Amino acid sequence: MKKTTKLRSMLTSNKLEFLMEAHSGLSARIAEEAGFQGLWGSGLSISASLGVRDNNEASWTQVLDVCEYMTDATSIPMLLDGDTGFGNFNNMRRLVKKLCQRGVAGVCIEDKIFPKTNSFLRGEQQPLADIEEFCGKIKAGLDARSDDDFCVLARVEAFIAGHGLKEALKRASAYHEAGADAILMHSKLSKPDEIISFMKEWGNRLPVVIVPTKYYSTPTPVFQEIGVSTVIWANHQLRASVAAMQEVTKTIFNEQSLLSVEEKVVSVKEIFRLQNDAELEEAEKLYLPAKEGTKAIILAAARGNGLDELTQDKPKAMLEIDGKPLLARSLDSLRAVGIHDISIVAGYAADSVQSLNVPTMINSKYETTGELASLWQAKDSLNGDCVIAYGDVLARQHVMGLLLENHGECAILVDGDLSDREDQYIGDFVVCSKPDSKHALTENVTLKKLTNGQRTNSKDATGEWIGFVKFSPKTSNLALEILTKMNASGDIQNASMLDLISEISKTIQIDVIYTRGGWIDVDDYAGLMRGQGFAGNTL
Ligand code: SPV
Ligand code: MG
Repeated sequence: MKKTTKLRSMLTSNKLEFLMEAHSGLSARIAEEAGFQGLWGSGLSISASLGVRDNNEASWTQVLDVCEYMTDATSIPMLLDGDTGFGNFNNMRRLVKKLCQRGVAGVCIEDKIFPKTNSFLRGEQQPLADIEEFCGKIKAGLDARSDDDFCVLARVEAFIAGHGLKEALKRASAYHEAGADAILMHSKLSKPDEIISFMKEWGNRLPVVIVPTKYYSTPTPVFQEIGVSTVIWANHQLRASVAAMQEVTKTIFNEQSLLSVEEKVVSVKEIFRLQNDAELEEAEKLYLPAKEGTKAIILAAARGNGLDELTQDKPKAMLEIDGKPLLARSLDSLRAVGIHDISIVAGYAADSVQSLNVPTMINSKYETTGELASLWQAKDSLNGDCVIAYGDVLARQHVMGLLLENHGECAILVDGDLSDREDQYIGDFVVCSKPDSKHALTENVTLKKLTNGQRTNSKDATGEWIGFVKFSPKTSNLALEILTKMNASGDIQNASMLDLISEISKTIQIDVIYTRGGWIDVDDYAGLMRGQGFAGNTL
C-alpha cells in the first residue's frame, strides 16, 4: 500500500490511531521500529533540532530536506506539520507538490498567519487567518497534489487563540466544506475539556486529530470514547533526546572521561545497526570487485598454566568470559571489524574448539612444541593481509579496528600504559621508537626491541605487546619463508611468535600501534578473574 493510502486509512479507520513525532531520519526510524504506523513531522521538533525557533526560521525547503531524510529512512507514512503552508495559497501549492515528490503522505496546515508562533507561546496574542483565505489555501493544496490519497488536514487554532467552541466549530465546518481530509483540533488546556465539547458538537463529520501534549494525563481510552480518530504524540522523541544529551554531555564535561557514561549510551554498534550498515555490507559483496579480505589465524593449542580445574575438557581459550567462551568473543570481535576468513589452531581438547564451527587445524604436539609449531599448521592460511592472534587474548573491537587501520608492512598492538605492572609481572615487553603520548597517534612509532620476561628486567620498555600482529601480503610471504626454514632445521619446535617477529624486524619495519587497556589475557587464574566483567554489552 502507498504511504498516502496508509495515512488516509489510518485517519478513517474505526480504531484509535497514533502518530509519533520524529524530526530526523534517525528518530523516524526509531519510531517505526517501536511499532508506530505513522509519523508526525513536528515543526517544533524539526526547528528545535536545527537549533532555531518554531517561528518559520527554518525555510520551507530546509524542512523539506529533513522530511526527505525521514521518508527515506522509513516505510510508514508521515504527516508533516506544514505550519501555515509557508505563505499564501501559492506557497501551499508548491509545498504540496514538493511533499508529494518527496514521499510525504500528508500535510497539516494551521489557521494562523505566516510567520507563525508555536501554539504554546503567547497563544492568545496570535491572530487567526481569515477563514475564506484559509479555505482557499486548503483548496489550492488539494488541487496541487499529484496523488489523490495525499491528505490535507486543517488545524483549528481557535481554542489556542482564546476563542470559544462556537469559533472552533465555525472554522472546522468551513474547512470541511473546503475539502479538508481531517480536522486537527488543538487545545492548550491541561484537561481535554475543549476537545470533549468540540467532539460532542462535531458529530463525526470528518476525522478529528488531537495533540494531547498539555492534557497528557488524560487516559488514552477517553480519546477513543469521544470519537477521536488519531492522537499525535507531538514532541517526545525530541524531549527525550534533550534530557539524555544534557545529562551525558554534562557528565563528560565534569569528569573529562567517558567511563561513567559508557553504560548510559547505546553502543556504536547499535548506531551502525540503525543506519542499516548490514545492507551496505551485502551490497558491497554484490557490487564491489571481490577483494581478498584480511585473514586471521588464532593460536589456541595450549591448555594454560595453573588452570587445571577449569581446563579439564577445554583449553584456556575456551574459558568463559561473562558467560561466553573467550574464543567465541574473539571471533565476534574479529568479524565486527570485517575479518571473516578466520582459522584456529587447536591442540589441547581440540573438540571443544571445533564446536565453534570455524576451520580448525590441529597441533597434536601441543604439549612439547611452541607457538610457531602451531602457526605452521595454519601455513596455508598465512598469505595476503593476515592477523595472527593469541587465543587467550581478547581485545575490544575498537582496539582491533586500530590494527586494521594500519597499512604498513607489519604492525603490532602495544599497551602504552605500564603504570600498574608490578616488578614480578611477566609480559611481552617492547621498546619502541617513542613512548605513548597524544602525539603517538599521529606519528609513526616503530618497534626497537621485543622481549618476554619480568617487568623488573625491562625497565626501558615503553609498552607491552598485547598479542596481535598484522602482516601485509609481503610480510606474510616472508613469515612463511622463515617458518619453512625453521621447520627444515627443526628450530620451529620451541620457537615463539617473539622469535618470528624479531626475525621479521631484521628486514621489515614494524609499526607500533599504541592503545591503553581495552584488552585482557587469561594466561592464568588471575587473568581469568580480571577478565570477568570485561565484555559487558559493549565489546
Ligand atoms: C508541533 O509539533 O510542531 C505542533 C504541535 O505543531 S504544537 O507544538 O503543540 O503546536
Ligand atoms: Mg507545529
